[in-house]
Amino acid sequence: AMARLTILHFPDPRLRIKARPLPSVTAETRQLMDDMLETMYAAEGIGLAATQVGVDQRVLVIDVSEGRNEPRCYANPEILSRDGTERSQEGCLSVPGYYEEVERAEFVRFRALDRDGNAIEFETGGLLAVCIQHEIDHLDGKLFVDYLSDLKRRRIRKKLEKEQREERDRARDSVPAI
Ligand code: GNR
Ligand code: NI
Repeated sequence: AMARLTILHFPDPRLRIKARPLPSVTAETRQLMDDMLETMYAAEGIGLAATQVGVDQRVLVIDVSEGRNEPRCYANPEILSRDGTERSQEGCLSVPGYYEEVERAEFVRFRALDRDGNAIEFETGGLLAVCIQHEIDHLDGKLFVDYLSDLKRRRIRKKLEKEQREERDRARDSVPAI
């Protein structure tokens, strides 16, 4: 059975942890991948990195298809080479409500282990290339807001800290007092 995981929000310090490579893809890894897919689809995201759900392993899931029916699961992902540059609007499930232009490589040559533990390698561009770069950044403890100005990043952090404080207080107030 699949389970929905909790997505951490910026500036949670756990988003800054550099994730560790997997020695191999196991049944446990596949369970994590399935739980991450369920979490990603529920949140209507196109990708999710294990770091975002507090798991210190180099695992990511992606679905950039229109029909939301082409899940991709990767372990130990690597970018072998990059070509060109392109700016596009990015959002992040760990930075809810913010969309900003980020410059990335236009094409990447990508290598990883798939869900079955087989080595795969391909070159890609477009949204898949953007998403791969965004997710591997997460596994290295990096967020898209790190590419913005200090002023913009500070504003986003303050707003999200306030929202998280308010959410915590609402949760506390909904518990009957003794
Ligand atoms: O759902 C997501 N959309 C998105 C849009 C543009 C560039 C990157 C992304 S990834 C994001 C999901 C997410 O936060 N993955 O880490
Ligand atoms: Ni993200």
